Amino acid sequence: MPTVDATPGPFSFDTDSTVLLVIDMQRDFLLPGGFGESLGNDVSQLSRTIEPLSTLMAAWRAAGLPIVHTREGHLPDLSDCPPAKLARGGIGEQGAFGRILVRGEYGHDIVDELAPVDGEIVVDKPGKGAFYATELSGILDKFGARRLIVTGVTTEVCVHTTVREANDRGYDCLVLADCVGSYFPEFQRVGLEMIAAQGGIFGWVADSPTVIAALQEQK
Ligand code: C5J
Repeated sequence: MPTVDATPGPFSFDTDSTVLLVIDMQRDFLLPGGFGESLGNDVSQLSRTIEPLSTLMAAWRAAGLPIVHTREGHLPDLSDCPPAKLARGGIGEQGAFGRILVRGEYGHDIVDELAPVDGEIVVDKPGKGAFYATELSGILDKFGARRLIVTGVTTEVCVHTTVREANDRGYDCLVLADCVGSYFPEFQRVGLEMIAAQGGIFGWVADSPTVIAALQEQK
């Protein structure tokens, strides 16, 4: 079984029961000119994840393993957007890449470098967590998943919420530090520390090259 040198200890994953989860690598969050940057954020803190994640996805696909992508966003009539989220502004308004975080808009979709390939599942989610109001649980059941390799943005928001939800549902989660990003370096650091603290209270943390090496070793 592939084993990764992780914090707080080794993380072993059976290739029959592990899914790579790629959270919200959407243009609205990552691209210069998008929603994230319009809020005053430094998008380079997120875009640095694209290259290592693209390399990991290529290795994962080459090993024939499943990838599930998520996108945060709402129906065009915003009927699935909680009033409190709507009241904070932005959602559904016109942005540089179409209506912000609205399904079907250019900005809502995944960046070109990480586009899903045929057969990969994309879960549209109205919340921060990928399990809330989505079909993700059933999809993971179909893959027989017990472990998740978690990547995407942002570390302290949608990645954290999803890892906490997954942990409560019994999944072991390995979060890859070089493939998750926060606009705020201190949130990135503390967010990762929180996951692996107290003996791995929510999961494990490692880097993508260790996962790729573990996959290659087992060939
Ligand atoms: C945020 C996300 N930060 N995908 N979304 O609003 O983390």
